[in-house]
Amino acid sequence: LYSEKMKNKMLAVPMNLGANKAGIEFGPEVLEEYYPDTFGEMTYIDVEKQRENFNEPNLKYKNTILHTCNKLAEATNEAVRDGFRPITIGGDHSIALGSISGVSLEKEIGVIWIDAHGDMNTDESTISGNIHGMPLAALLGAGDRDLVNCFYEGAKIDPKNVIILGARDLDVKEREVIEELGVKVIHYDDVMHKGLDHILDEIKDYLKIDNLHISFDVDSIDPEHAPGVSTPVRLGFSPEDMFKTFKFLFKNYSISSVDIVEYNPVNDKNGKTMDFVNELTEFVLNPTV
Ligand code: Z70
Ligand code: MN
Ligand code: MN
Ligand code: MN
Repeated sequence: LYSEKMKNKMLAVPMNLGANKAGIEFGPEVLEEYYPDTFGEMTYIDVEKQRENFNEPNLKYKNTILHTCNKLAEATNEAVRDGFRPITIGGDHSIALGSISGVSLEKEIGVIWIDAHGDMNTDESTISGNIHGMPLAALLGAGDRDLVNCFYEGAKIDPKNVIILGARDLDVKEREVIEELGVKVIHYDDVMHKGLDHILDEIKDYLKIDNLHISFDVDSIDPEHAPGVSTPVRLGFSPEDMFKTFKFLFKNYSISSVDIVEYNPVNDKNGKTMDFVNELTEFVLNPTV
């Protein structure tokens, strides 16, 4: 069952508004240019600029982000209904609000959020006002009502089915939101102290759900190996550890859908982030466990 081969549906969302930083919007086209065999079949979700409300400095570009996430949700929802596994290539991490909302309407899913950050801010806790720091909270029903009600009303996932893996840069007030909602965080510190094998056992014991969505932020990787992100944070996973983690996830869960986000070609060095993202995507498209 778990290693079952599924048809993939590749979606690309060239958006940077959630990060409010230039460069991430070029991710999909750069990947497609250098690795047409992996990324040549992507369906692009256009980012149509909407009229923004500048009285909401804590929700920068909310209307355009929501419009884009709704379109993406329609696409992932249709893919799941047609028996495909949607793979969404970002773009900044706010797009996970769309990809996950589309899938969760069809099936109950858990989420593993692999990230240096928690993305658990609300419009009240945020310092930056950048929505890519908020999607996981919104999916759990916390924060701005319009974000929470993306695609359909209410929370999309249950905190007991969620793990944040590899966090090493959480905001102080964001920690309070995490605590209030009761989301399990496996900090990168824990990975260093306990070792990856122990951590993977811990994930297996904690996440008791069949269908799992992987939301992978490239900044979870050590910037020595993946400098091409919008906000590098020191330390982090090696590429080898991440391949091991993905193998483990595909072996132990039915992977409903995957996001690969925050690749920023402008900050890359010698294409090493691009090469890594390509290899990881190749694995996701044709997993061998
Ligand atoms: C910070 C915020 C973030 C990614 C940065 C950072 C959030 N907690 N997420 N880069 N991928 O602005 O809310
Ligand atoms: Mn439209
Ligand atoms: Mn993120
Ligand atoms: Mn991040």
